[in-house]
Amino acid sequence: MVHCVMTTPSRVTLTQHILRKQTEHPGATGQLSSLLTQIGVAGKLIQAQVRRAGLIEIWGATGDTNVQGETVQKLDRIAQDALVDVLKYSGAVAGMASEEEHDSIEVPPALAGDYIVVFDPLDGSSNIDANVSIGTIFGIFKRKDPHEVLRTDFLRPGREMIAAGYIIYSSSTVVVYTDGTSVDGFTLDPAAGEYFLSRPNIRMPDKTKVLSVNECNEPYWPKWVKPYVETIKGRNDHDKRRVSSRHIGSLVSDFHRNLLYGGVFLYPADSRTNKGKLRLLYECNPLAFIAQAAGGYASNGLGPILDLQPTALHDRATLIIGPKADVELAERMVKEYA
Ligand code: AHM
Ligand code: MG
Repeated sequence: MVHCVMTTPSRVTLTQHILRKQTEHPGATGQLSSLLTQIGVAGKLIQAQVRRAGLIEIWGATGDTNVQGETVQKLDRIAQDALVDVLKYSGAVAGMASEEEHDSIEVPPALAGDYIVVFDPLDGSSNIDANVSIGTIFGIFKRKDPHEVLRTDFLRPGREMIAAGYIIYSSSTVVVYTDGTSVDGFTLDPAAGEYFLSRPNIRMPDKTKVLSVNECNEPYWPKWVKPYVETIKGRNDHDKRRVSSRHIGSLVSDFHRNLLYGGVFLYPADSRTNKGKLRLLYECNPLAFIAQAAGGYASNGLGPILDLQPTALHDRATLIIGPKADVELAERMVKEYA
């Protein structure tokens, strides 16, 4: 007689977790599992370089500017190349778009799989030289046509994503990802070279304890922002501090802290450009997808980020992301001060 032993290992690796989730989808081909595992591999390659910044010649700028007109740091380029190389040969990806590249990248048909990946290879990179936490943000869509990669594979509302996540290079390297049902966090054990499940089923607390905004932009804020910020700050009283200001200037790290502790991050449109700063495809959408799966919400002030129809790869948007009630409060104040 054969005994089938179903035990839970004491430490669950990222790959085991992904494969276990795959069994919830009977028709799954395994491509998405392989893709997520390979993103984890790219994260290991990137973190290995990030940890050596300052020791070898990878600090500072390359001397180039990217499609956004921003200075390209050497680590931006290293992260971009690592992701493209790993994903191209994953057997799961048909096309990619990156914050660092003007155009989308098509995978040769012989290597192509079913998925489209959008990413910011190294968010917060202006902080690299000061050893501040930085990270990789990604979103995954299913391709629309099995034969060709279409413009609409990229220019589609974030709600169509099937998975999203980020990797933070900080005191430890952490992967957080969601398939839209649960949000799970994994920590890289450097000795084992493996990610282990460290935060299963992350839920964003529904009370705002942290407010993250670059207050030096106040002169350029739309009218609703100042009273909104004052309303949140006004919850502190004489003997009780209920809200703290915390702003790293590295979106992925600000978001990670707020996801765990409960906090609103906002980057409104600026009157100098009439636009937000953060990129819809690579930053706003993936984090909005994670926030939603964790019980939070992301808006551009008028409605859900995930409903926005992009018109170009590098579109920017106002981002308000955090506990649902306070993001909805921002939406009401946008209307009130319009
Ligand atoms: P990056 O993707 O080029 O690093 O730019 C995005 C970053 C975010 O991580 C961060 O929230 C924001 O820019 C900070 O901008 P500012 O310095 O204008 O406050
Ligand atoms: Mg970024």
